[in-house]
Amino acid sequence: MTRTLFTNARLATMTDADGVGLIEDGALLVEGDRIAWLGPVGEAPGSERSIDCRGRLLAPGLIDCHTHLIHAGSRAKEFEMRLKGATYAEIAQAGGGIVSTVKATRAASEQSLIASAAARLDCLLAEGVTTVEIKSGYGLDLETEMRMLRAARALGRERPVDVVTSFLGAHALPPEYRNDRAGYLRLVCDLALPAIARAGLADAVDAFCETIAFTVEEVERVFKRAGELGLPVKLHAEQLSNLGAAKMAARHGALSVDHLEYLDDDGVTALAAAGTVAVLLPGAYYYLRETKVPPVAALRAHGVPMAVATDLNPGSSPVHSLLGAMNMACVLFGLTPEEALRGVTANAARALGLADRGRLVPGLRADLVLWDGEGPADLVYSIGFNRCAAIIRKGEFVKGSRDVATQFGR
Ligand code: DI6
Ligand code: FE
Repeated sequence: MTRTLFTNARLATMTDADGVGLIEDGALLVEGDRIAWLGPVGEAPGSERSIDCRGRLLAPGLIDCHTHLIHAGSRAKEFEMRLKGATYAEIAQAGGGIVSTVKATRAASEQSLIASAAARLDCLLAEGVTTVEIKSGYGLDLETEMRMLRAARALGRERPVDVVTSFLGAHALPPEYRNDRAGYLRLVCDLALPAIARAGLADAVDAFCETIAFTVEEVERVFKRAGELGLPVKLHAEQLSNLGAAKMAARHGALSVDHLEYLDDDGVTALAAAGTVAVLLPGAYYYLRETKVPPVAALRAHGVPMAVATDLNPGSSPVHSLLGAMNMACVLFGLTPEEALRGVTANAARALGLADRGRLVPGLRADLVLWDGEGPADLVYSIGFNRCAAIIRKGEFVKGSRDVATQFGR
């Protein structure tokens, strides 16, 4: 097994609950696809290959734990309508919104879904994303939902990234079920969920709980079925209004609840008790010109782990930069740069139920990013400038700047 020692690094281990668990003058040993050792440079074990990090920050690979990467069509027209004053909910009620992307996605072949998503995914990968979550939810029929999930799995084979999938059948009511909510929920629970579980296409089950989507009771039916099938759940909750959805999700042991602008104190304590991750999506907040921010101070005070994600989708968050989302989480929501970095590493891993990554700890996956900077603030403070100096995934060099590539013999 190849052993590679990264020396002269500032290690952001992400093992400390507040900061980033920084080890200055650190070294980290990779053996195969795992981290084997880390500590002060002076105590480093020997190895065949050594990479001089020149004092740069070495952190876990980034994890985007909430995306709708797979979709067809554009919603630029709706963007223009919103610029003129229409709201997201108004557009949805008029038959636009999610349903318009559903039409385009149903008409797209699996190959074209893979190709268009790959281009979007490449934007994330360039910034050091090594694990990405991808949701279905623009098919809303069994065939298209499965096509989306197969396309997501295919991306994980075609690109150097781990793809985690979520079945989002309860995203919107498809037009053909406009007058038959119960019928659509039967389709999701009794037909789609078991078939998708059997095919191994979903790692989790998600839903959109909102006045323009599904009620708490409806989502609870989906969650019960997911539980019977052994699939973990997560939820789009309290994005546009407070329905008490996060509390219900916590009762079902949800991995995460996402958005949360309208989360109340009851919701916060429920998340804390359940250990559910609060995923903040500042891209959607920004694009929808929302004015209510998620209750970050209360989440912090109750020790609810906070993650940050792009929510990359064609409607409410055409954001193709996780670094950009981190910046927005700091500027718009008041996260510290340390919290933002934890939000796309340790806490994002937790939001996906992945215990083998997101921190620099012996035994965990050697998914690493070397940053041109000294600390989290260096990564987060600009928009549109990528300080990613090298990406290592499963212990292997993926890409990076000349000095690191040369040391890897590339
Ligand atoms: N909330 C979101 O942010 C995305 N889905 C959801 O339930 C937006 C989906 C879209 O507008 O296409
Ligand atoms: Fe979303």
